[in-house]
Amino acid sequence: MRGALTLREISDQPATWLAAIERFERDALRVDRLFKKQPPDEVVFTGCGSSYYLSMTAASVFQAVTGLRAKAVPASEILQFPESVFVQDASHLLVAASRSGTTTETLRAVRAASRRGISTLCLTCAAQSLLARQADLALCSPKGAERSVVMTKSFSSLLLLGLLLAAQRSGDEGLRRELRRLPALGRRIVKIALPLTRDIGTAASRFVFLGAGPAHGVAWEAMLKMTEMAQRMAVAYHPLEFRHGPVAAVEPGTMAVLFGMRAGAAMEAALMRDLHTQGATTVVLRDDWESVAEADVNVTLGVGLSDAARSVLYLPFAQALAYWRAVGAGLDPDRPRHLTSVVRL
Ligand code: F1P
Repeated sequence: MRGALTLREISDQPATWLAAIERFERDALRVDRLFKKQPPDEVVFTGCGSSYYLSMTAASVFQAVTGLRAKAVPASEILQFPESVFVQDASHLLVAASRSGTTTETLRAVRAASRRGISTLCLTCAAQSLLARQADLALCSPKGAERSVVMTKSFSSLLLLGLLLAAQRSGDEGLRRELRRLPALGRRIVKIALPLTRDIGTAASRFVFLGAGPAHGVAWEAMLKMTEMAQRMAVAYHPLEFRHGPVAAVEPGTMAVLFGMRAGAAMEAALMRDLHTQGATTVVLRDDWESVAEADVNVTLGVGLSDAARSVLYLPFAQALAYWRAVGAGLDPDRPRHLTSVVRL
């Protein structure tokens, strides 16, 4: 069957989350030691493609919960504009995410950071990779590696490692507890996401993915999944940014998907109402807070998690939506056109 690997990897991902949590708990003291050895003024998260997008969410949550400056940049920016990434005379820690641990730009970024005396930590599914050996500390997702080309369970489990890192450094017990609930909740979410997305957006010619804060990296990943697997036109924006120009392209045939955040939920709901009026088909994913967006498809998770932890549970919807649109178009999600699982320069 076309896409059998990807389908299995989307379905199996909660088990990879549990394995990542268990592994992280064993490595937690080593994390603390690394931060103590060279306390950073700023933590820079990096990666390429999906690994960059998960870095966006991890950095957003890391800064919010630890109070320590954090940002995400693509690994290529470290190679091309290092002075725009690293502040002179400040102390940095580089957190490099890579499923394979062999992507050239990411390896070069870690080497460039090491040459500057910057400590490096990697998030990877490949414990024996060059990246894992080069970094000062490697945090692994032991079951994250896919057989399929596209990143699904590696994305969500590496993101989870990034969030666990944030919880560990902040000592935020509430966030830690929420993250530990994800494998059990994820099993339920996968069962909802797969049938629900099967017939959504079949006629859509372009997709708009919207997410703020922790959901912004998720929106970018949703855009990438739709592009890689289904070869459909897709864009990602911060929700309220969408009114500042991109809205001009909305017309019937546009599907707008919001990964809803509790922060600013009323503003997001108003935007989705406008997009609906302008001709888009709207899908809103949220928890069960009050401001209902009156979307064409409303998905209420009802999990009672913070925006940060809930962002992980939006991923199976984004992945499954792209999966079904690919299968529906006669494409094979396991073998996306022009794509290899690792980019080597
Ligand atoms: C990440 C990546 C993927 C992309 C493609 C090529 O690699 O850019 O995001 O979908 O498959 O590789 P990695 O550094 O995480 O292994």
